[in-house]
Amino acid sequence: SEKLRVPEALTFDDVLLRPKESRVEPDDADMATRVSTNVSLNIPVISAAMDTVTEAELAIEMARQGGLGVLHRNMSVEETAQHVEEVKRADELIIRDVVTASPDQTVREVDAMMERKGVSGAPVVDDDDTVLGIISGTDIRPYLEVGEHDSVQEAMTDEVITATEEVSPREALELMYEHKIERVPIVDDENRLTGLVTMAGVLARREYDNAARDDDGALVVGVAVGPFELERARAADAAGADIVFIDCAHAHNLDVIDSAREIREEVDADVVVGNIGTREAAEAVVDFADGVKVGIGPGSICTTRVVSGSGMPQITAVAEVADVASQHDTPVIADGGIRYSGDAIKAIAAGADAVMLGSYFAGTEEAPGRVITMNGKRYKQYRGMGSVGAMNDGGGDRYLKDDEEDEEFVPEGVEAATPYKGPLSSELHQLVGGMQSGMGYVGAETIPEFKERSEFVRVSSAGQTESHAHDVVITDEAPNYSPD
Ligand code: RVP
Repeated sequence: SEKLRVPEALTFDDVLLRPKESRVEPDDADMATRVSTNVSLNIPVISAAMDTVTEAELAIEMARQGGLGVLHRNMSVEETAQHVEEVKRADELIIRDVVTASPDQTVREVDAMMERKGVSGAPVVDDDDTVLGIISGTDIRPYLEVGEHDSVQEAMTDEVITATEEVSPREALELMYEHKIERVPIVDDENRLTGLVTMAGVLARREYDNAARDDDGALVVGVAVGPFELERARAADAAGADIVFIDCAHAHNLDVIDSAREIREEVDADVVVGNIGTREAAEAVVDFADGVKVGIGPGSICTTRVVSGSGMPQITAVAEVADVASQHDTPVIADGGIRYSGDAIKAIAAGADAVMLGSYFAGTEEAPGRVITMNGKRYKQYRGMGSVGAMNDGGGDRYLKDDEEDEEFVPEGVEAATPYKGPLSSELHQLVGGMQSGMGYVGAETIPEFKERSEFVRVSSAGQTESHAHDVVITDEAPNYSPD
């Protein structure tokens, strides 16, 4: 029958990268990539929009390490805005809620206030925020001995070195060096205080020299919104989100596409549309999407393929979508099913510009939820957003049919536990290091070059057995490999 003349679709374990002539040392492989029209990252890695994976804390660490976190949407619209703001404020060069002193406070009062607020100096301002001076612990110390009731006016330094909003980290450091000071108030053109740059702040930012930042130097962040959640999209956008992700299990749905177009019109942020898994779906969205996300059923906690009988093995899905997206210069994100760094780099070879992972990060310190102990081993919870638990806790409409709200759920995900893994930074180090190793084997120095140069070979099940550790008993755990 014609019906049974079916095309083959492949996934991660079906293929390997063909090793090629190379002069590329893995460490030299440049992992920078573009994930949407206006957003580039320094590593091609994104954390999943799931309530056991990405909230502000993990998103902050992802961006500091050069990647991107996408906030889940099992929270109120107000909370979404708060999480975005938290990420945006995290590594701010210019501090906005500045602790200030007033000139007629006593030295003792200011000392107590600085102690309470945990700062070691404060700009002195009058009632309309005009900067009059600056006072620090060093200014205060002698007064505490002999004149603690003297006014701040007397004790402060009144020749204040200030800068304007445009100051760069370098310029701020040069001012501090030249004038032997540790903080520079930021003022408008009427000398009114708008912020503060501190030495500690500049140095902390330096620690994350690979961080993914927006044009103002704030960390980048993405937000998942339901396909019809215009309100959440607007709030995320107003709070400064860089990308709004249309978060849908089947974005090749014409109502979803209409709504996504509308959201695209409404927000300044980029809009990434997903998930899709076929050429036809890509064709339906590339004209307006700033990026597309691929994955119908590959996720570790996802039962969509079993429950619905529908899906696309991930390597084929990514390759089909990338064929279309690359014609339009639209970035592609491969979402789900990645267990090892090797899977991640195979997804890039298939045509993705970045990968999104859930299970890989769910066990980290920065992921939401607490550590649980079972049989002496430590775990964290990890669950599908289409699982009964996640749907009960939130909108859950991603996997919900319109009239299903009062009925029993038909879940497409499971609730699970995943081993506790410690800090995200070491997980990312293993993931990205393994991907760079793949680039070394293929001989490509950049992601675009790698996408061009890489080729797959097909692996038999015997080949697959050979790929894994075999015929041995593993005695010590490797940081990047576990056989199950
Ligand atoms: P994984 O990294 O394999 O754990 O997959 C994570 C991805 O699985 C998510 O980014 C999302 O696309 C998908 N997901 C999330 N919930 C569910 C579900 O309940 N079916 N699937």
